[in-house]
Amino acid sequence: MSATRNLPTELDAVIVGAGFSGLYQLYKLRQLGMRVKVVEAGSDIGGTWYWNRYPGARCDVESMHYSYSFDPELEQEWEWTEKYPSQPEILAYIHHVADRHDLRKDVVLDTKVTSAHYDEDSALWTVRTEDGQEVGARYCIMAVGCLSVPKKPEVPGLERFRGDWYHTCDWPESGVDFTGRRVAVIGTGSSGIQAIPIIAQQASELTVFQRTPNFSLPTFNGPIDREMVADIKSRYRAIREESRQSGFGIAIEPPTRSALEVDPGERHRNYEERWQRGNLTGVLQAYTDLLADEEANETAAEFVRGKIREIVDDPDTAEKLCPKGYAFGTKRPCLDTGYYETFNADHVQLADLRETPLVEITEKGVRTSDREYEVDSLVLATGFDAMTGALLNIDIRGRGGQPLREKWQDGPALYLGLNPAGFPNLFTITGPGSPSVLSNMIVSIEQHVEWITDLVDHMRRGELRTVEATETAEKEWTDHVREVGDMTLYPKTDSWYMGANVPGKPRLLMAYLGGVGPYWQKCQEVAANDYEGFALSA
Ligand code: NA7
Repeated sequence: MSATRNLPTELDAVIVGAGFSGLYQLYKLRQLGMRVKVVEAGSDIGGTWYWNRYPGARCDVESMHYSYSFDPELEQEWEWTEKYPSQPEILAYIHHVADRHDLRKDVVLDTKVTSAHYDEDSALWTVRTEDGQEVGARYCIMAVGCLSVPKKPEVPGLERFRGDWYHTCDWPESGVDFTGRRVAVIGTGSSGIQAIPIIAQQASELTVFQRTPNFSLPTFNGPIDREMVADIKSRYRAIREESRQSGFGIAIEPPTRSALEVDPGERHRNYEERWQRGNLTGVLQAYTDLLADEEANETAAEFVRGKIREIVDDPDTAEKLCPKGYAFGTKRPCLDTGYYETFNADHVQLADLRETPLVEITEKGVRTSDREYEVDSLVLATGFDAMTGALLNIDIRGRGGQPLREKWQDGPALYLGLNPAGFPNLFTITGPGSPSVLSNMIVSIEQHVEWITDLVDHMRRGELRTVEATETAEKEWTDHVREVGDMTLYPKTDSWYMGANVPGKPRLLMAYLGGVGPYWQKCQEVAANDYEGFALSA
């Protein structure tokens, strides 16, 4: 059965968002025999992987680790083709899972949730949509994604640009052919860094507008190694469990030494060996203190800068591409395929916005403080209002009609990143205050979905009506998230992890750095102790 656009008026649970998290939550709640629907703004399922269709879009967690673990047959049957999965392949996987478990019949597409209000008398949530539908439900689960509200550059003029423009996260389904066109790309985060080498293959001229250079490492992507696949498949259960107990949601051998206790030659050899692995964790996890000590971090940062200087022919361009002034890893590092090499092509130029800031978008192109760049097409790879943006875009009101926006005016506060006090029966999957974006998302998604499902099951068996975090538990957890973050270098860097990419947004580390394994243990202890820190009532 295919998806419809009609919602019933009453449900047991409403899930907002049909990405990896919403679809799995649907699957799990349906197993409890609940009446559940997923409401999705997009015209199809897939979430992040539906929207982010820009050229070169690819996950930078390796294919064998970026998949659901809940269906052991599926993980044996599904064949990834590359070391890192491309956006079309991930989307095909999501479609396959949805078909296999008949999920689409409970997904309502093309329907944007605008509000969710809690009624204290009935203990029900009323969820409203842009097209005027209204549904009441006991549980409201926000599976809205951490990077789903696009951010445009804070300069005027986009509306008068006469060429065509695209945001990487809202790319035309039919694709874009840049052949023979003069193209500008603004933004050099993961999206820009993945798209730029591909756009450069088509464009007649490409100008990359860079505000902050990023650390990027090569993927060494290619056809997947079949021996490795066979090996992983033979041990998948154990590997999944190890991932759940790990720091970032992918099992690695943990480092044991400080970067500063080894001699420079040995350190360089170690970084080189790890660089060749072509992944995010290799170099960053080489030593215990790379994310906690500036001097230690600088050794890895300088190693990466050395690579950039080796790859990029023009020394001036290479220097502009070298990140300086913030610690490697504290702004989301990128993985690329031929990014730095792209700047060796004659038709590609780098505009350094630190030297000559962006002033405006004009009819003809982009104006910086020193000149106007005339272009035919403009690509905005300018990122997202991360983690809180999608939640606060919905008018969510809890007890006493309190808006979530008001509660979070100084920054997000939730217990375990799962539930804000004063908002009974409302859950956020991979919400702020959980490992979330600082982990392999699928591992964190599965943990949250399973934990929420167990809690809902517990409520139903005990004939309980409401569950909500206590103010005390929420405060203690939020303080703990900050304290753990403060032991690292992350808070020193302006990044989207800190909300620093959106003017006026409260500046604080939104993800929990205590590690996926320890976090999961804490969630399980809370559940085992009768949901300690939550108030449950009949
Ligand atoms: P990111 O990583 O937030 O990157 C956005 C880029 O756009 C970044 O280089 C920004 O520079 C730049 N930007 C944003 N606003 C402006 C303005 N006004 N002027 C110039 N440049 C600007 O988003 P992505 O989509 O690339 O990646 C998001 C995540 O997806 C990624 O981290 C992975 O987790 C997957 P800035 O650094 O703010 O100076």
